[in-house]
Amino acid sequence: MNPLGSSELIITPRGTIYHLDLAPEHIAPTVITVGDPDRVKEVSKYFDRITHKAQHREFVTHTGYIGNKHISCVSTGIGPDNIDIVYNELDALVNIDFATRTVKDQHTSLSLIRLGTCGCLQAEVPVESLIVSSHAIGMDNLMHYYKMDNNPDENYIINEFNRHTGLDNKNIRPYIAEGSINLRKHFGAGYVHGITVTCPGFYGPQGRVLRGPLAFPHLIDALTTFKSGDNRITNFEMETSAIYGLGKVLGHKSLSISTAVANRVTKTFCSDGNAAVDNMIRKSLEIIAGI
Ligand code: R1P
Ligand code: URA
Repeated sequence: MNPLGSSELIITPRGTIYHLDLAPEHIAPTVITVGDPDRVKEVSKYFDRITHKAQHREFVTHTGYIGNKHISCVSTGIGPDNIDIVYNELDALVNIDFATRTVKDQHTSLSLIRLGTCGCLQAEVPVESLIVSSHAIGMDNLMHYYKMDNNPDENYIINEFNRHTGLDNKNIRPYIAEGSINLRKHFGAGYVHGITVTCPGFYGPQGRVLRGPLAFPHLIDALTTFKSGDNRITNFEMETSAIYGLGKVLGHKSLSISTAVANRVTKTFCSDGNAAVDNMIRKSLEIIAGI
C-alpha cells in the first residue's frame, strides 16, 4: 500500500493528529464521547488519575484510569460532521502507523460510548430517563458518503420507517445503523432501550418553531407513532447515526446513551439538567469500568 499523503492523513510536527491533537499513546481502548467540551471534566473528575489532557478547537480530551480501566473522554461538539472527524481520527490513532503512514495489518477495535443528552419522543418516558440507542435512524446525510452495508433487520426497520413517515419522498434519505449489542447488554436496569433518530439540526429538524416555518409540521407525531415489532422510537438527538454508522464502517464497538433533558410530547424540560447528566455519568462509568 502507498503511504497516505500529507493532505489525507494530517499529522502535526508534534506527531499528533490534526483536529484532536493526540498522538497514538494518548488514547485508551475505551473512549467516552460527549458533545459538550465542558462535560469532559465532569467525566474525568471520576477518574482515579489523569495521564494526559489535550484541547484543540471543540475537541477536549482527558485520558486516565478508573482502577485498572484505561479510559479516555473526548468532546465531539455538536453534529454528525464533527463525529466524522472524531471517529476517523480516533481510528487513525490505533489503526494507522504514523511512521510509515500505512494501515496496520492488525486491526484494533475501540469501545466508543457516547454520554449525551436528547429529546424524548414517548410521553411515558419522563425527562431525566437514561436512554440506550438500539439503532439510530439518520436524517442527516453523513453515511451516504461511505459504503455501508445493512443487515436484513436494519433493512426491514428502515423500510417500515420510510413507509410510515413518507420522509424518504421529501428530499431526505433516512438511513439506519445498529449499535453494539455486546456493549448494550451491560446497560439493563435503570436504562430504557429504543431507536434513536438523529437530526441534522436542533430546531426545524426536531420540529421546533421559533420563527422559521416548518416543511414537516407532523414530524414529531410521525416519529412517536412509529413501531416495528417491539421497536419504537424513544428519542432524538444529533450524533448517534454517525456514531453507529462509522462504528460499523471502521470496525469499532459503539454505543450511545443519552439523558432525556426534554420531552417533546409532554412538552416538558428537565429542571436540573446538570444533575441528570451527572447521574448518567456516575451510573454509566460504574458499568463501563467493569466491562
Ligand atoms: C444539542 O443541544 C446537543 O445536545 C445533544 C445533541 O445530540 C446535540 O449535540 O447532545 P450533547 O449534550 O452530548 O451535545
Ligand atoms: N438534544 C437534542 O438534540 N434535542 C433535544 O430536544 C434535547 C437535547
